[in-house]
Amino acid sequence: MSAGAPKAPEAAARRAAELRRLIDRYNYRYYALDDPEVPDAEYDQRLRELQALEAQYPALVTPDSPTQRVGTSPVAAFAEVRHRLPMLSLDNAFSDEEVRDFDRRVRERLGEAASVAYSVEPKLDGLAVNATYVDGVYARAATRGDGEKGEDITANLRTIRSLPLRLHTRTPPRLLEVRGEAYMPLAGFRRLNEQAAARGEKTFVNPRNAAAGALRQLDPAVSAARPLDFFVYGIGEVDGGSLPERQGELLETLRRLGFRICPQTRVVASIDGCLRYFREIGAERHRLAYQIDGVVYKVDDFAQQRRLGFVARAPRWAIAHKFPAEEAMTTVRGIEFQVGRTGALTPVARLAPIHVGGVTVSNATLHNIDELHRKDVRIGDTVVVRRAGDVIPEVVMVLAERRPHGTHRVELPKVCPVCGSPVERVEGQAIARCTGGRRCPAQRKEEIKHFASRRALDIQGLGDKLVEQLVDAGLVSSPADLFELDEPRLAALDRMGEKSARKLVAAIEHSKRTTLPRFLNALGIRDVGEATAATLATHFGSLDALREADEARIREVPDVGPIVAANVFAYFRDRDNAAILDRLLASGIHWPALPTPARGALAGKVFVLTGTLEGYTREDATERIVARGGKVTGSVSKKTDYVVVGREPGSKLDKARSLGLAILDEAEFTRLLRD
Ligand code: 5U1
Repeated sequence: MSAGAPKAPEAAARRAAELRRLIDRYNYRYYALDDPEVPDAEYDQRLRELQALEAQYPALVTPDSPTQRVGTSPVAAFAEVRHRLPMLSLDNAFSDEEVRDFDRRVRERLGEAASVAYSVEPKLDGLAVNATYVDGVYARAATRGDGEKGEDITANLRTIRSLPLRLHTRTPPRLLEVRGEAYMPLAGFRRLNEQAAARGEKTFVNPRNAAAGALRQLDPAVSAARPLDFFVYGIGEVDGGSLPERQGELLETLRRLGFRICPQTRVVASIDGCLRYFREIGAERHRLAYQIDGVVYKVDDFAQQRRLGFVARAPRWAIAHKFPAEEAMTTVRGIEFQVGRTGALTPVARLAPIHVGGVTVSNATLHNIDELHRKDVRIGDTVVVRRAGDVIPEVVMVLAERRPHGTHRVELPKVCPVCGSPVERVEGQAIARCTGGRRCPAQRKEEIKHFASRRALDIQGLGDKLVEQLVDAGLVSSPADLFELDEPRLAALDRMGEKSARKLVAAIEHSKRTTLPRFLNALGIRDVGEATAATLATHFGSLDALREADEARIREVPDVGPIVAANVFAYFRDRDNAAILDRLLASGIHWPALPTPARGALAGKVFVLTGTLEGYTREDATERIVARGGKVTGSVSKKTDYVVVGREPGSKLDKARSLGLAILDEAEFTRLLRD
């Protein structure tokens, strides 16, 4: 303790001790047991609080404080490995301002008035690993552990197919240590969890824990069955040979030596480039095949890195810029059942508002009654909520140890909470439904909202609130009523006025010109979404043909199974639906005749896409196939002509192989489109 350091008040000392205890426990659960007790954001917050306290009162720093070491001791069953060079951790930045501060510190230390070039990389959510090559041959691998010593996972890492067992060079260094992230791609993670759930086993909370579980298998054969991968991002000890003097060039060299390097890695000229990269990757993040929790900026020039050096366990020349946490903890204030367009009851948790994924969340879906019971969410519970990208926030799990006394299991209501009609649940199905049909105001509202929505008739200005107002005012009770609205009646509505009324009538008029797939999607037939609507439209070519088709004919459509076929058939046989359809057509809704698929080069060919294609988005690939007269369906069957396979393909590839179908890689697919 320095002579001038202020003595910590008792309350601060108590709080620091409590935080140390908590963080130690969280560390143990996260690192040693692979079973986190709290979301990462909660952990980060506690650690930051402790760091701030220790910065304010340096006397509070103890040698065993979690701020002085990262990670925890290895579990007993694996041999211990001492790293030749410590495995560093990274400081975090959570805002642009913190990133600019980092750059300012870098330039001040270097005496650089101008900008510094950075190598920028996604920060994968996996496990840091050191792999050693002796005379070019894979010799050993170890986890990071506490940074000084880790666990020997040589046999397990070897099971990762992308790891070279011999370097791709005739003149290897005597010793080369590479460092990177072992992780589980999302497709493999989902498949693993589906399989575990089907066997009634515990599922993994996230890909990071699944990867940790896989690497910590004592039997490498079990590891081998888990879909792991490994991206290399740097080096440790090197003896012999010469390597580039810049991070960006080093990665290129490592790629040439046989390692997998994250394809999103690049070099930018300044900190502005780093921040632009952060936004680009942030926008792309949910389309990547792996989970990332931020990006890493590293001073590109190794000479500059050496001049900057380290503080404690983190380099001064690198920083992790983290995305807003996607998981957070909050409490459940209530559980209600929402009634959807087809009457399905969805349990929704009403939450104490919480900031997560960059927005404030106060509702989270519990999907269906089986999910609610499986997670056993109760009013008063503390829960982990997840909001990833634009996906609806969901309750991930309950923190059982925090459940208060006197809570009750939530049961499915016997009657609809909106219209009082009986609730029906088909044996063996997760979905429970209100039986009120269009008599139920909730179903009426949802049907009309869907009809007017962007991917359906796209009626500009007819938002959810206005639909509710129209239904509540008794002006509209089916989609067909929309086309009978007039300006005076609309203008009389609350918060409407003549100008808005005129605009809405014009938008409704404009929506009459549509396409058959959009119109079929707008009808809201149960289990018929955009893709099936498009398939039905191309298959039948006209609404009349579809309306007249019997169930057997509908079943002939690729990707339409017996349940969907029965729903489509029943929809068109229903007298109320038929009356609404006739009124819609009489109002003047129309669409251009569909091009005859027989003209395209891929006429009648049925495609299935699986995995990530480098050169096409899903929509892009689909559009190109459809433009040539082909069809894209979601599942592999005997009716499939081609299965197009990208990186990290799903189980569709296995099924395609078992059926002996034509399988195209990306290059073959591109050739097929071109020729
Ligand atoms: N992409 C990437 N992740 N990551 C993690 N690079 C990277 N570098 C690291 C860590 C811990 O450490 C070096 C800066 C030493």
